[in-house]
This record gives sequence, structure tokens and C-alpha cells, in this order.
Amino acid sequence: MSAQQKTIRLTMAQALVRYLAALRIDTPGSEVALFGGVFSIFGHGNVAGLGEALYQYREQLPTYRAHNEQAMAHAAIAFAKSNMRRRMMAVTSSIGPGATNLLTAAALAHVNRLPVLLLPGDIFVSRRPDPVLQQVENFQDGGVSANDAFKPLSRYFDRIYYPEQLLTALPRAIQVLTDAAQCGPVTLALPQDVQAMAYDYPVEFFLPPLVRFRAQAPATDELHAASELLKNARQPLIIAGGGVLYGEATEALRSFAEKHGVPVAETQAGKSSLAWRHPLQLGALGVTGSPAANMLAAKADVVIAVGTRLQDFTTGSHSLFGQAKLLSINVNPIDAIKWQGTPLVADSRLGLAALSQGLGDWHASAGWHALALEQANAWRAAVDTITGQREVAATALPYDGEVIGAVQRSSIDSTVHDIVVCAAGTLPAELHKLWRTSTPGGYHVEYGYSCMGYEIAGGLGVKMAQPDRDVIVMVGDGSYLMMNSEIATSVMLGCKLIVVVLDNRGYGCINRLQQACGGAAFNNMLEDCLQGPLGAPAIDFAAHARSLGALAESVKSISQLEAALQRARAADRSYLVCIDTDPSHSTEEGGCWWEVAVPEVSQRAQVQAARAEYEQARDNQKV
Ligand SMILES: Cc1ncc(C[n+]2csc(CCOP(=O)(O)OP(=O)(O)O)c2C)c(N)n1
Ligand SMILES: [Mg+2]
Repeated sequence: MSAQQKTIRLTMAQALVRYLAALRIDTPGSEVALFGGVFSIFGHGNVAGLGEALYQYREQLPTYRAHNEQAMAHAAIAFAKSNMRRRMMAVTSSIGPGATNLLTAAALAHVNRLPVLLLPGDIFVSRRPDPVLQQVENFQDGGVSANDAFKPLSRYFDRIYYPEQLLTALPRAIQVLTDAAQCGPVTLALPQDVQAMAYDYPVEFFLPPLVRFRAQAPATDELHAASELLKNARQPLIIAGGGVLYGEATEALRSFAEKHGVPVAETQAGKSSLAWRHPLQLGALGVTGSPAANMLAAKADVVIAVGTRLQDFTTGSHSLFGQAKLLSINVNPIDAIKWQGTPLVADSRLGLAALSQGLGDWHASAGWHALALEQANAWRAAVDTITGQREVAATALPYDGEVIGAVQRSSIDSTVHDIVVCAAGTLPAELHKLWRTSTPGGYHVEYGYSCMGYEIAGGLGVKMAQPDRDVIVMVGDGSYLMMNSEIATSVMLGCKLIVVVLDNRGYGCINRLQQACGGAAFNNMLEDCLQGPLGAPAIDFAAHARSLGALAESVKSISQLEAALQRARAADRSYLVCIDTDPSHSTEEGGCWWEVAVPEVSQRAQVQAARAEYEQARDNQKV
């Protein structure tokens, strides 16, 4: 540091917090803080160092307390997803269990390409008190702590051994968090003695430039190759992935589709890219897809994959696309070259716009365009029927599709105003097929990691990002029981959630999958599990939610559910409605094969039959 440079003496933790609080993004009309706040559960390893710093800067960078580290990281990740990755949060924990509780969330953010800054406390760099409480001792490597487990789950990992290191580590961390291609979790492990150590930081460091989100333009040669491929196509199909939303490309997508007559199918992360009632909207694609989207996928000659990582649910484990050639528009080159696709490495908005220009008046064939309009229309009509109330015996239980219909009917502008949040179980498939939304981000389903327990915590983060919209968490009994404590946090913070619990008394979707693979009903539904003399308790989800400070009720029918949802929408705090549902029923329309490995030998005839079917289905897979 030069002698003239002005410095300020701060602890490493104070410098870290001061830097995070100073970061601003350039949004039209105003500057907004990049970080919406810090979720923190204190313990040894963060309370003294980082805790002191967070208190000092609490006006500029609010600190939120939750009940479980994994859950608060889910909330932080959902906040970023709901902000289309333009704003984010940090998460701090103590050392040991507090830190390792964050690992699942790190993996979730990694898979979903979502930014979150993880700040786990770490063991003493001095090693003086070794082994400190909660220290995992490694006898081969003195430098290893539990936090090394974050390395494979982080897009950038650093351990801050000395306060000065922040000067290089923080700009790198922010670069990764705000880069469209690299985006994912960043972990800065913070040894507790270093958090408390002071250093003379240059004052300038705390005046960082505005954070800008780079949008990469396509290269001329790739653009040319992509246009040539498409000009010969007659039956094209667009797959809209999460990159359409994160690239703010929904308008570019709509005008591309309209100008060139190309129908659109959406992945889980990409759903809400195009309004549900757009004539070229085929709906969800793949294993959880609509018949319209899957039929056109099978017949397409060129599939234009935009901002998708092409996971197996999208490709039907590589069985869905027939003979189609693949054109991949993606900011991430690794995604763009998947499956021998023709890569167009670019930001989704710029890529679509440039491609459209290069294509001139190229248009899908008239017959293909007409087929797309007809299929899209037929699927919209089918969804009306599926989500309407069935004529059923009074004793029959409703299933998830009807519950979804009731939720959407409970508001006149559900497709504009509501954000549905979900992650695992039967619901993601049903919601992917049936949920209707007209606004980007109106569908928030975490299906990259499909992590049970994301739902309520994620809902909290969504509400923090979108306080003016109704956030509706739809969750199965299994996911609810795995992680629900942030209901109390939602009440405490005044972030109202509407939680709809679908209680089918067990892991319904896995039970169906087990039987589809020839397995016996075993260890999924409560009735199929080992039980003591008292059997499985009848869980009162409404009473449970009330104990956490929410309002709650249980209902017995779809019409009761609709009435309860009116009360929920009018309520001043989080409100849970629980309804018993049928574990055996799911929407039959749509879907496609998904590869689940069935045992090669088994004493069960059903498994042998499922194995034969499995081997046959694998013949349709592209290798
Ligand atoms: C953390 C985690 N553990 C296990 C799984 C595997 N899994 C996916 S769905 C599911 C059952 C979900 O049960 P529930 O929430 O009741 O939904 P249902 O299938 O009954 O509709 C399980 C065990 C998972 N996705 N996440
Ligand atoms: Mg269940």
C-alpha cells in the first residue's frame, strides 16, 4: 500500500460486511443494494466476529434470524431466484454443524445456477485451542476443516487466512455471483480468529463500482451456423429454460416465436417464460410435460434449446426428441455443447434477437404452425377439465390437480398476482403441467435439486423479494415434515405465506415410482412402514402451524378449500390450509419415459416385467 493511500482500520469481519453493504446494482431509475440482507444463526465461530460487524452495519445491511441453516440458505437462494439473480443474500453460520447444515443448500444453488454467498465460520488459523469445540479433526491434513466439504459444491471457494486476503477474494466472489455463466454458490470460510483480526484497509476498497450484469453477444461464426441450421428447418420447437428468465429474454422469446411461427415448450426452471394463454404456448416439456409439448418434441426437426441445462426430466432421459437436431443458445459453453448441439454461446436475449435478425422472414412450415396452435389450444381446454371439480363420491379424496385448480380459482387474478412455490413430491409434476401464470417468475419450483424442505423456506425468500404478491407454498405432508420451522420466521418477519398442505399420508410419488418399477409398496406410505403398537400418529398439520404462530385450518373438500383460501388471502399473517388427498391418483395426460434403473434379477415377477419394459424403452434413447 502506498504511503498516501487513505486507510481505515477494521476487523476482517467489519471489512467484509462494509464491502457487502456498499455494493449497488444499476437498475433503471435508481440504485439498489446487491445484497438484500444476511441470514444468520450465530454460534461460536461467527457470533463474536461477524456478529459484531453485522450489528454495526445493520441499517445498511439487515440481518435476519431463522431456525435452521439449511432453511435460511433456501430462503436466500429463493430470494435470488425470485429476483432473476439480480439481487441476492448472504448466509452466515457458526462452525461445525451450523456450517455443514448449509451443504445441502450449497448443492441446491449449484445445481440451479443460483447465487448465494455462504459465510461459514471456521476453526482457528492459529490452531491454539485445537481441537476447538465442533472441530472435525483430520489426522492426515492439518489444514482440513468441515468446510472443505463446500469445495465441490461451490463455484468459488476461499478460506480467509489473513484479513488482507479480502481485497482479492471479495471482488472474485462478486464476479462469480453476478456472472451469468458461472453463477452459483460462493463460499468464503471465515476462521474465527481472523474474523476478529484488524487490518488497515484502503478506504477506496469500500467504494466499489456499480455491479453490472454482462450480457454476452453471439460470435459471428456461431450465429451464421445457427441461422443456416434453422433456415433448413420446417418443424422447429423452442425449449425455454431458466436462462430465458434470468436473461430477461421473455419479450425476445415472444417476438421470436411470433415472427418465425415457432411453438414454445417450457422446462421447470423456464416455466413462466411465455404467458399461459399465448397461442404458441405448448406448456411444460418432458417427463412432467404436456401432451402437446411432448408430441411436438417427438416430431420436431430442430429443437432450439434456450438457457436450459437439458436435464433428464427435460429430455425424457434422451428419448424425447426423435430425430431432431439441437441448437443450443446458452451463456455457458458447457451447456451449449451438450448432446452434440450446434452451440450459440450468448446471453438468451441477445442470442434470440441476433438469430431472429439473421433469419429474416424464415418461418416454420404452415402445417407445423397450424399443428402447434391446435395442440396448444387442445391442451388449454384439457387443463380446464383436469383442474375443475370432478363428479366424485362424497368419500373420495381429491387429488393434486384439483387442489391446484381450487388455488387458482381462489383469486380473480391468480395468473398475474400469485407466485406458487414448490420443490419435491407429486406436486412439481402436477404444477408443471397445470399451473397457469402470465408473469415471469409466477412459477417458482426448485426442480434442479428437487429438495424436500425447500418449499416453506423458499417461500419466505420469495415473499422477501416480492412482498406485493401472494406467495402460495404448495407442499406435501412429507416435505412439510422435513422442514417447516420457517413458518415461525415468516410470522416474525411479517412475510405472509399461504401454505397449502396436501396430506396423502406418505411419500406418494415415490410409492408410485416404486410400484412402476415392479416393487412392493414398501417404506413410503406410513401404512407400509414398520410401526410400533401405537401405529403412525394422525398428524394435525393445522395445529402444528398454529403452534408456530400462523393461522390454520383443515378442510375436507375442494369447495371447503376454496372458502378457506378466501380467508387465507384476507389474513394478516401466514395461513396454512391442510387437505387430505388421494395418494394413488395423478394427472394421466402428458408425461414421457424417464430412466430409473430396474433390477436385472429379482424374485418378483413384477420386477422382471418392469425390467423387460425398461430394456425396451432404452432402445429409444439417444446415446
Ligand atoms: C431431501 C430429500 N430427500 C428425499 C427426496 C426423495 N423424494 C422425492 S419426493 C419424496 C416424497 C415426498 O413426499 P410428500 O412431500 O408427501 O409428497 P407426495 O409424493 O406424497 O406428493 C421423496 C422422499 C428428496 N427429493 N429430497
Ligand atoms: Mg405425501
